[in-house]
Amino acid sequence: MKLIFAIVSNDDAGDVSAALTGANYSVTRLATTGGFLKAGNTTIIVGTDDDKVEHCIEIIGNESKKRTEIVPSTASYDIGRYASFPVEVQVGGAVIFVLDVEQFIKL
Ligand code: 2BA
Repeated sequence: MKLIFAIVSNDDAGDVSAALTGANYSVTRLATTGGFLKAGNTTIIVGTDDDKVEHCIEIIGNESKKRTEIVPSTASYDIGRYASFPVEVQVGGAVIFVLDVEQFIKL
């Protein structure tokens, strides 16, 4: 058995979780915070059989693809003078760890 930790953006967490649950995986979601950006992200935990790990990672990848989004940004040109312009930012993606499970116990 393996334990998968997938760190995804909060925006993708719902879709990843729903897709995994729909494919009969048991899922736990943790509200986490990235150490570098200090921004919220979501860690999804899945315990599954060894032969299902690749399928599980495929689902996570499909629902958290890296993409670019246009978001509004502002720049200050002078005291009290601001201009708004769109900037392209990359969002999504997943950081995944796969660990061996020594024991799985349900009481
Ligand atoms: P990613 O590498 O895609 O990482 C996204 C989030 O995944 C991280 O959020 C962290 O919560 C988790 N993570 C990634 N690698 C990990 C690991 N080896 N162990 C445990 N957790 C891990 P943040 O820490 O807020 O980082 C956000 C993004 O900032 C990273 O995206 C990376 O592009 C960049 N970054 C992270 N640390 C950096 C550093 N020391 N210097 C420069 N850029 C960094």
